[in-house]
Amino acid sequence: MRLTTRARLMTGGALAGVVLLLSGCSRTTIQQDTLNPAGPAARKIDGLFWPVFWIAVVVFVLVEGLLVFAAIRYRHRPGRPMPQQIHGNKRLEITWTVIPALILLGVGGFTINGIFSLARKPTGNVLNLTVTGHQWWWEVQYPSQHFTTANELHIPVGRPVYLTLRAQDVIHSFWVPRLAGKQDMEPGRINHLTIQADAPGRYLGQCAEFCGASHANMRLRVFAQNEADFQSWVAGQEQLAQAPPAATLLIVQQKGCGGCHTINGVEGFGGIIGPNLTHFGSRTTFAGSTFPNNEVNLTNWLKNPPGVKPGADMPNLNLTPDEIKALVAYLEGNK
Ligand code: HEC
Ligand SMILES: [Cu+2]
Repeated sequence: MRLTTRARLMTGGALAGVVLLLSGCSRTTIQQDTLNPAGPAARKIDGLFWPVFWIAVVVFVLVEGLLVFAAIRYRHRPGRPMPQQIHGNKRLEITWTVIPALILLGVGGFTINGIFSLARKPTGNVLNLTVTGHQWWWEVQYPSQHFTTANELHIPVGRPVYLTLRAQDVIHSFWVPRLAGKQDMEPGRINHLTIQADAPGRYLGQCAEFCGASHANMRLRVFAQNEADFQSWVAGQEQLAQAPPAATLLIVQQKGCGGCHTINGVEGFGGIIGPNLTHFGSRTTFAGSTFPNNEVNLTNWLKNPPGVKPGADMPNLNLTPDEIKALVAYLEGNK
């Protein structure tokens, strides 16, 4: 049998669709899987999703099944008389109103209960963090520990982490699917979200509210650590940075890095436009978790930030290769 052009086009289209769908299943997507919860908040959402999903499946199959059955079984055939005309059936109509109403009431009850329980402020051994969304990176403050980092949160396993969420410029949305639902970050408003991880590991997230040119390059990472590892990371972050060599200090002074960046312990570095660079070398990624943190990527970044990250608010400072080399050595050395 030969396929017509139309059939061929349709098969091709369907195949292309399947490929497109499957391409959504990249490794990063799987790491950002709501249906693979790794903490109590995410589990609560998952636990609500599945019952609602299966109820919807049953309703869908029942309703569509009856529809298709009726259309085939009672279709018009030659020689058949006009079918009997019926108007209304009280018992049936009451049944198909009451049953869906009861289902919706049940689902609604569980949902409202879930919303309130997720919004409750956690108690016990809570870690408080403040995360501020910027175009296009995350400022992460540890208020009790007195330090600030960027794009990567370290949290202790098994402890609730109460986030205070803010935005500097436009609306962003904090979302680490395996740990919790998403929560908007709005300028002039404070929102909260509780995240918690069961086991040590790396959990990926990203901004979930379109926020401009590099919205797709506004990602974040959560590193859940055992208490001891977490405490030793905190101790490291609390240290002041080592001072740059005199020649490097001259470059940063001339280029005005300190007007936008803070490096704790280095005079002239108090800017808050860009990420805190005190322990830049200890991060695995930079620029909204867009690039793995290594010398090559940092060199390309310093050469021309908006060239590698569209719209980036760090300008091209026309640094010479030698200046870049000195800066890379200094920044990567600050673990
Ligand atoms: C006008 C303000 C401004 C100046 C001046 C500036 N930066 Fe930046 N910088 C930023 C902003 C904003 C970002 C965040 C960009 C993003 O991720 O989209 C950034 C990001 C960075 C990052 C990545 C940090 C991270 O963890 O994501 C490094 C490293 C950096 N800047 C180094 C420097 C150095 C070195 C200088 C001086 C030679 C400098 N910056 C000058 C604004 C500035
Ligand atoms: Cu954003």
